[in-house]
Amino acid sequence: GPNIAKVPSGKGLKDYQEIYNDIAGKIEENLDYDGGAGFYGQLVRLSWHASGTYDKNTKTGGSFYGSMIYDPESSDGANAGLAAGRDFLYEFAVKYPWISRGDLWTLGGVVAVQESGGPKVPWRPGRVDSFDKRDIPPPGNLPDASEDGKYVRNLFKRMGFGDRETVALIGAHCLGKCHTHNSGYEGPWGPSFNMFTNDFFVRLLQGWHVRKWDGPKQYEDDESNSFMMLPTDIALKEESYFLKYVKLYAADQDLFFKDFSKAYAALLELGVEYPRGSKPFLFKTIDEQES
Ligand code: DDH
Repeated sequence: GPNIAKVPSGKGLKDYQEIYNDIAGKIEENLDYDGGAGFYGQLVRLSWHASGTYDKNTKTGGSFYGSMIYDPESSDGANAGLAAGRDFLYEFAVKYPWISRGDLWTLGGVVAVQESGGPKVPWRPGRVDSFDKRDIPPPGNLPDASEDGKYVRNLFKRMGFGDRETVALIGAHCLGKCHTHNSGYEGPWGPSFNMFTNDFFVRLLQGWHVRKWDGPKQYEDDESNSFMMLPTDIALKEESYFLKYVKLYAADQDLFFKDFSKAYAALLELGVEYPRGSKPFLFKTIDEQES
């Protein structure tokens, strides 16, 4: 049936801002995690993988049911390493037992984007946990990094996104890094991997060559040989239908923030139906609450 959002009774902005603040506080206490990346990248990736299973043709997948704890979604190779993010958030599922997994995981991503200096992301609650096997999406819906631009275009089309939104969303690779023990790929995209910026696009337009190593095909930067790009990242400059947006976002961080916020908010809501006129929350950052 349709996945109609159901907000736990009596809960409103104040209650979710409280969880936001708790998550932000725990991120702040773990800034050294993962070689200084902190939990920003991990939490954004968790929110994206919980949501990006959506298929607009079958109306299946997405964050609504919080199904990533179950096989075969939990064991999908694309989700390797994301138990760290789910474990990080678990104490808040215990402290606030009324929040659903889908709400907690998507809220964690919003906290990470905003607290790392990114745009405000409008967010709505109401995802509902399911324990039904039929609500678990099949593996294979999340992207394979060894592929080309046409593949990336079609994969995001399946979620309902166009080229502009696709490029904006992949700009999240400003945060965090790749880990050989998760994906086979290794390293961060740039030096400011705990700050949400348009740096991914600026760097992508610079020079890159194939890295010589035993691992899967990935690229390293000509200047320092210290940073990486995936084949699907490089594909964004190989296809003219993506490259024009890469250039726009490299030149204009405000525009990237505006487009990312819109596309990411939509990503987190794939497969969730809201009552007419339901209004998203905009959370205050910790800085805004302290000043
Ligand atoms: Fe990604 N991503 N991603 N990604 N992603 C990885 C890490 C992170 C692809 C592959 C990988 C998005 C799109 C794509 C983040 C956010 C987003 C890793 C490394 C691989 C591989 C995982 C590991 O080894 O730990 C591919 C392919 C695509 C594609 O679309 C073609 C999108 C749309 C987002 C988003 O958030 C909207 C983030 C953040 C990370 C860093 C994770 C970390 O632990 O740090």
